[in-house]
Amino acid sequence: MELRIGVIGTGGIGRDHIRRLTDVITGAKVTAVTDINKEIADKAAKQYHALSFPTGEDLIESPEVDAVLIASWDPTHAGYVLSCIQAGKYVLCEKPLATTARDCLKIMDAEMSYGKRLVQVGFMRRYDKDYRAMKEVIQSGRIGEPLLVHACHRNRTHITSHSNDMTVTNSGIHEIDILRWLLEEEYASAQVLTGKQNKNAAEGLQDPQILLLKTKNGVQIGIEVNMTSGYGYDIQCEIVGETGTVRLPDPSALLIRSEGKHTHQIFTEWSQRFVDAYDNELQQWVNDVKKATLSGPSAWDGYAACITADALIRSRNSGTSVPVTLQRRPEFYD
Ligand code: NAD
Ligand code: ISE
Repeated sequence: MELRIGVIGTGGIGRDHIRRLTDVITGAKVTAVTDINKEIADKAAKQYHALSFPTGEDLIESPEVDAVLIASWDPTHAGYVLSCIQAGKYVLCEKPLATTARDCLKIMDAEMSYGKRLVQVGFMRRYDKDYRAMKEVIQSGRIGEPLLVHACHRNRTHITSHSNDMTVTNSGIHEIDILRWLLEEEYASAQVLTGKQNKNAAEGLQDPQILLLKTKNGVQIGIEVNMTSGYGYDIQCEIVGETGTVRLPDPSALLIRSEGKHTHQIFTEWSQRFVDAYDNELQQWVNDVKKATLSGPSAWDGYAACITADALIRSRNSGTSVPVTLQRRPEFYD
């Protein structure tokens, strides 16, 4: 039986996930869509022979929908996730789970009251083969204990509504999650450094921002989040251990020698960079939902990322390092 999925938000990634669920993933079909922009929802519904619903709540409650994928704007996520839990439906929520840790706690409380995991967060880098290989190297002990991390997250340009907080909650949140997953430990403190602003960024946008994190075991992490690199979409990550280092490779690209130059192409948009990871993420989620046991990033992971993001934002406002204080992890999420 195919899993019938309803997609909330038919913008950039929503449409790409609908295509993926239809053409790439096995065992699923998109039966329903919705968007506050009715025109684009209706267009996607027509293209994929799905129903178009007037609101996210109507879609969540529909008997035509077994599970929900949320791909609407960040501030709408928490409300829709809570409605999915209330309806007893599995939900894959694009990152971030919410825009504050307080809303993540509400989600965890609702899920624990329901009594079973229903929520997965779209931290898809965990499904990328190179990040997975990096984790194997760290766990093998080949580079000794990790000491330092150098990471960068460069976007070529940003949307006009991008804000200082979104640099953390919308973009840097990927590094917050993937480094916590790679190192298998929580953060102890957080700080944001800002400096000279890129004149190509929107007026008032602090860009780039340097996110400094220190883990409970003392691993020091520096992440450049740059929304206006001007040249491309570039994700880098290097872990420095006691006896060696491991580094995320650049995506494979042809090396071209011509016209007196040796060149290779760099991606320009995020949508080009983690295609296999999105495919793996969605296939695994569909398989897991059909077996009624989720294995992907949980509401706890969404919370841990958001509380770190909250601390980073407080640090940027206060100019000092601030502690990251997580609640005790409920056994439910072990
Ligand atoms: P987008 O603006 O292209 O699309 C979002 C869509 O949601 C828009 O069509 C908008 O009309 C719709 N929408 C907004 N509020 C809504 C509501 N209350 N109900 C229904 N629809 C609503 O943005 P996008 O780039 O596709 O991002 C969508 C989400 O996916 C964001 O949360 C973003 O953080 C996340 N995202 C994740 C990744 C990733 O790498 N995992 C990449 C891009 C975006
Ligand atoms: C976008 O929402 C994403 O999630 C992309 O993966 C990220 O790189 C980009 O900065 C975000 O705006």
